[in-house]
Amino acid sequence: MAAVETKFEGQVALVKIDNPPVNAAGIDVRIGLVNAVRELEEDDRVKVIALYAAGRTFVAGADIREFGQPPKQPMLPEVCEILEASAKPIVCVLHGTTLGGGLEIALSCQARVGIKGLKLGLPEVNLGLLPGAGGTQRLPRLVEGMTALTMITSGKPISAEAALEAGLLDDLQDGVPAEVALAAGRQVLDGALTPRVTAHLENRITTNDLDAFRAKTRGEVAERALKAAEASNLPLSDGLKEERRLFTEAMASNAHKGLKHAFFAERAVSHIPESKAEARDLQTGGVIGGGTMGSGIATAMLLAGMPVTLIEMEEGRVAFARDTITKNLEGAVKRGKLNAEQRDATLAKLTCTTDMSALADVDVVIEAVFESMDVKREVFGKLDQICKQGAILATNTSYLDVNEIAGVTSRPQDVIGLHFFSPAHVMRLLEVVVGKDTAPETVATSFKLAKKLRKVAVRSGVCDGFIGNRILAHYRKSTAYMQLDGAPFEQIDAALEDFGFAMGPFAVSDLAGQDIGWATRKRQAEFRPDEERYVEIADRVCEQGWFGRKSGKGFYIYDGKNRSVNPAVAEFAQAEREAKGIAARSFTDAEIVDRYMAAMVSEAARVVEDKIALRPIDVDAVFLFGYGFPRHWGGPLQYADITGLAVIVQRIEQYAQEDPYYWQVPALLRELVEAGKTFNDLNKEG
Ligand code: 3H9
Repeated sequence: MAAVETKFEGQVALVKIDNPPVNAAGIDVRIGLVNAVRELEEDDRVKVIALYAAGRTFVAGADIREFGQPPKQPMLPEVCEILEASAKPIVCVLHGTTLGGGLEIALSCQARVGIKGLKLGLPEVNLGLLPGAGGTQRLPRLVEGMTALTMITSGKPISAEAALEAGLLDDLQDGVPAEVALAAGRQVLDGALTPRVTAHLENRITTNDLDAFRAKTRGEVAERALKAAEASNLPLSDGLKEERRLFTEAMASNAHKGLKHAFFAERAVSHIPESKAEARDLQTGGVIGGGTMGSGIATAMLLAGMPVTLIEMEEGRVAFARDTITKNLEGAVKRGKLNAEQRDATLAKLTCTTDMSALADVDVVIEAVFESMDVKREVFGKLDQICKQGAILATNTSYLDVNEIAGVTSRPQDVIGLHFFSPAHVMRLLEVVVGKDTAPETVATSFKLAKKLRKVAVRSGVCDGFIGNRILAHYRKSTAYMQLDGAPFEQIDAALEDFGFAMGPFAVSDLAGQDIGWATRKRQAEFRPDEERYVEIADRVCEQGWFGRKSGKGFYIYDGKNRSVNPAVAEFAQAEREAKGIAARSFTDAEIVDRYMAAMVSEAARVVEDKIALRPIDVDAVFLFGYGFPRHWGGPLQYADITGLAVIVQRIEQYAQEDPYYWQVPALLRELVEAGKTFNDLNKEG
């Protein structure tokens, strides 16, 4: 099947792009388009060319898989110039998600007709790029400056209706692309649609528009895109040259490498060994436990249209759960995700009860009770008695042994870990924890559930903390060590926020509640090896009853939305240093980031080495979608690739001189360095 095919209908030539799954403008499409236009220009039968695409969308952009490969001619900018210079008018029919290079193709045609439901956008900034095939130059010649600048610098798509109003579309139709294309071609023939060459139109970005955007545009990526748009004040050919220069610069940036990786990470995690197993039907859900987590999970299922039965121990807690879910749905109304009517209809699908037998017919039950093995064992024993055969029995535990939980049932093949992140109806990550007896169909069904809930599901093996919390437990210690050695906690937070984390680790502890970590540390105390350094500062804070935001004080002091540093923390640190004979030293922000990231990469490498994660990219996805990892770095192991694995090894070896127990080079990291390989090479090997 050719990527571009031409059919003739009288004087209209119908040119169809067919490159599944999203008609990306890869090399076959580019060659096909150029050949089609060249041939049709010479064909006397043809007066108008109508361009459209097969499948679910018009061209969704350049082929991202070609980025970083040796360039293949013709490149998209040349293709766009050929379309624009066509001796015969080209009307382009758009449907689905016309994005990036797809919209740039459309901008180069002489008329554009949308099909209802269409979205149009220039999402290149989300990949650390800018529109590189004339988008920054042609869009401002078709629509008002503010609209063009918003689309170019924000990457957000607009609706077909908004595009029609803005003048980006000449017409909006209902129908299938091939038929709308023929009708549009005939409209051009009979003069109902007047073709225009975008290049001949005046640029509409004014100095005022630019000033307004300069004042609010932040970050290297958006600033570069703005600069390219500014060049639309030049003659088109000069503007295109400047756009090309900036696009090439963006392509070489670390931000592009990280963001491209993040794009593929979101999709790569769905490629699992169980993909071919038959997923079971999933209509109804059950949740045990109506705390913040259980209520969040129930909300997520309700928002996906599933009827949900939630079980709590006592009537008072049943009412609390219903209240929490109602508030969650109210939040969805405020965010514009639901209207009041939909909220009421959604709430009508919720049953809250103390009677566990109400779970007899549900397709999937997710347990979200207190983190205690005894409690979980009891719950799963009961579920085994109550639930129908074939139901998925899932635990939302964040670190307990899923195999042990499965072991109390007569059907361990149906038991799985579904680890949600709080707030569960908002956070995108879902760790799917596969036990030793979990059946492939149970895994496939859990991935199907994740899709229904619009979550990014990542497959994890069983270990303490699974992928994310296991790595977190390790690197979190590095911050306590730096604090004890002399770095004020607020400097550590600020340095990591500067690196790109939404919140520093100490602010996160305060938000989550320090009592949880304190309880874990007390529980683990008897197993702590003698060689391991232990920092007591956080324990001192907790001993005062300062658990963070919820108690008004923690590392920080909270006053409404404001926070200030709690001065007692520095005193606790100094007292511990004196007791342990440690002389405080200063840390640069760069060293703080280097140490934190080296610790994170070390444990992440061990998680891959132990086969807890399928591939390095799965670890990256966990951190991107569950731990607020800065997207432009692409995840901890992509960060390691960008930084250089040899550099990371050398840093670990240097830190090991002070603390050889904590700082150890993982075997996998050393092997990769010796073989001259990267984590991405492992991703490609699968
Ligand atoms: C650009 O255009 C630069 C130009 O300005 C200048 C050039 C010189 N390329 O997301 P899905 C794959 S930059 C290659 O699950 P959905 C994707 O990896 C580009 N592959 O489907 C997945 O593969 P797999 C600007 C692509 O229905 C499969 O298609 N454009 C591309 O949920 C299905 O994808 C963008 O940034 C691509 N461009 O969502 C748009 N796009 O099955 C990026 C997708 O092997 N794409 N794939 O895992 C999207 O936003 C969504 O894919 C889309 C469909 C909304 C289109």
